[in-house]
Amino acid sequence: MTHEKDPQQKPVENTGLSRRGFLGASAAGAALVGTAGIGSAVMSRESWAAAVKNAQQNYHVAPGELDEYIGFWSGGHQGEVRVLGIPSMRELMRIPVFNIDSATGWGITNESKAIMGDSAKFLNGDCHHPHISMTDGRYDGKYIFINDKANTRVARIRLDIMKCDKMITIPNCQAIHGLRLQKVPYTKYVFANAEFIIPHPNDGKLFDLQDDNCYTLYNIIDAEAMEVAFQIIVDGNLDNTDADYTGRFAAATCYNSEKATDLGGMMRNERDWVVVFDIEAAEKAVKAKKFTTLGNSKVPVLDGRKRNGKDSPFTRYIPVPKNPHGLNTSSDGKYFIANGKLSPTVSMIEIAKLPDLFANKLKDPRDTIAAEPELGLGPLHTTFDGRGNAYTTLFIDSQVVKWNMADAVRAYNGEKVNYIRQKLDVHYQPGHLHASLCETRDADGKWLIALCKFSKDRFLPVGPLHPENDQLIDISGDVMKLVHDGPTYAEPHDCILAHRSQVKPKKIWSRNDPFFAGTTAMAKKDGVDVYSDNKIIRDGNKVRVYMTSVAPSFGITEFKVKQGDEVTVVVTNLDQIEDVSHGFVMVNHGVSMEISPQQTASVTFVANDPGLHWYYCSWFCHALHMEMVGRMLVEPA
Ligand code: K7E
Ligand code: CUA
Ligand code: CA
Repeated sequence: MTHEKDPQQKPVENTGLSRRGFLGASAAGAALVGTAGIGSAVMSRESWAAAVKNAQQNYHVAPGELDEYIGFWSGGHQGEVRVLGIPSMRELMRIPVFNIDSATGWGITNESKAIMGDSAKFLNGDCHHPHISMTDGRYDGKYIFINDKANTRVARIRLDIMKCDKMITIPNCQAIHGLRLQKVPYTKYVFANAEFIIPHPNDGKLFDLQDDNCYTLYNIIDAEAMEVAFQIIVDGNLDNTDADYTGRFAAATCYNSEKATDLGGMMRNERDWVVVFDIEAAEKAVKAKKFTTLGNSKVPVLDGRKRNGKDSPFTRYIPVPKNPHGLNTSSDGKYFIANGKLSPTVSMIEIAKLPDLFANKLKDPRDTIAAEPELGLGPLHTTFDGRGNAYTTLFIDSQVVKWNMADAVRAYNGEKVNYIRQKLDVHYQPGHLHASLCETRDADGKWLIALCKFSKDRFLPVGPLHPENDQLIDISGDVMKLVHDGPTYAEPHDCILAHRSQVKPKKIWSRNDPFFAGTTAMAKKDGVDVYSDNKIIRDGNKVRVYMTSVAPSFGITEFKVKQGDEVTVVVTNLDQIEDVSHGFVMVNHGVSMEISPQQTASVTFVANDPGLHWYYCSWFCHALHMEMVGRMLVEPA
């Protein structure tokens, strides 16, 4: 499926447009879009060139200048979230979430382990979909939520400190994939798709997926409490999801309506479906206690499957072709768009028709389809510019296609109109794409990121494992213009862009921040004020070492313990100067952590080896940073 290197695919010099882009309705393009009534609305070479020139924005961010947008990138199966400035594409920060991080001590410190909970035993994660919390359909800058497909988790990041503060494992499920947030009236719920169909109970007695007791669940998570509020059993499986701008509906794609176990089986049906959820109706049923539970879990479970051809009160199934993948709500609030993947089409579901669908006033669920434009091969995801245009990735064609939604609807209704605006080659095999503010009412059509799965020849070779290629495209004008190639480490499935004014992180920590409140509470019980005291508390074979740190020294530079003691080191950084972070590393003990200004951090280990053990500050904090050291003296048992 990957591109052979083909000179025809190279952008035409000075325009960023490919040969295919110039030709628009070339033979290949026409074959794909011909049946949808594409005319010959191809711009002349001169007008393309002029349009490209007009579309150019100054994307260079000079040294010392700040980006206009802040982007959050999923780290994929690397497990973290990365923060980038847009348009510079400079990586600004990394936020460890489902991974273990040597610099900050994520997965090593007591604070991070408490947040990871039972799942701290896992050393890996596979995150795909970062989404920023919203109020009234606009980013409110409070949280980012992100899924972990590998270990069936959902995590939350506090944007004021850019740290993960909650992580939960979703019960009764395998593999959380699609994740989106309620947009309106605010992000009360996180919607999370469990992708894989499993037996219930999954106790080794049932393995036939066709059995009625094999299914998967749509998860509705209380965003503030970070608890699963309820789950809805569905037919088929679940891939991607999104919510609407009324607050009532959410929708998800299903590619395995066949409940198959193999590739051939999963491609058997010409149509799978989009399942639409009536969240209000489901909430009502839960409130009225009309639910069941599964196994040991107390989470309310509703059955959203069709029974004997009859719909449940909470769900409707809209057939769409074929193994659909991305599900995107248009920023004008009008459509759920399902991306056809094995079909060259996307299906536009008219959200205004959904109340009638649930009221059984439509003859056929397909009556909600406003249009099904043909775009090209392998449509995966769609984004929006707020000017009525949509942009869809074509995985197999290695292109981003810009198309007009109103024209697509007119063409679907029989008018002769070309809804395709432009096809731009990207490099190569794009999955997600994301335009600035596109998941909100504020979609501003300035920048678009195409997250390409293959980079092939675009960068210096670095061995058999290649970076991904996240390409920055200027969409502010009439014509898309590729302006930057951004290599990224495995594997950003998705990213999200907010305006810099929408995210306001703190510059130093607040004292007693909830992130480490458990640790300061422990100190209090020990009679220690972490903001002034340097004290060693012995409690049987447990030793708690409380020390302050001010550049360039630790408050305690020598402490004595006995071999076999369980040692907890608590460090509080008393520096109040922005950017003066310290670290604490106990040599040869697998201990490392970050302590930023006014932060308290702690780590627990066993002092197994008698002798002298140096500890040091790992963050270059001062001219005398190398001298910021101490010794743990371990007496033999
Ligand atoms: Cu990679 Cu959103 Cu997990 Cu599509 S998903 S590409
Ligand atoms: Cu403190 Cu280096
Ligand atoms: Ca299928």
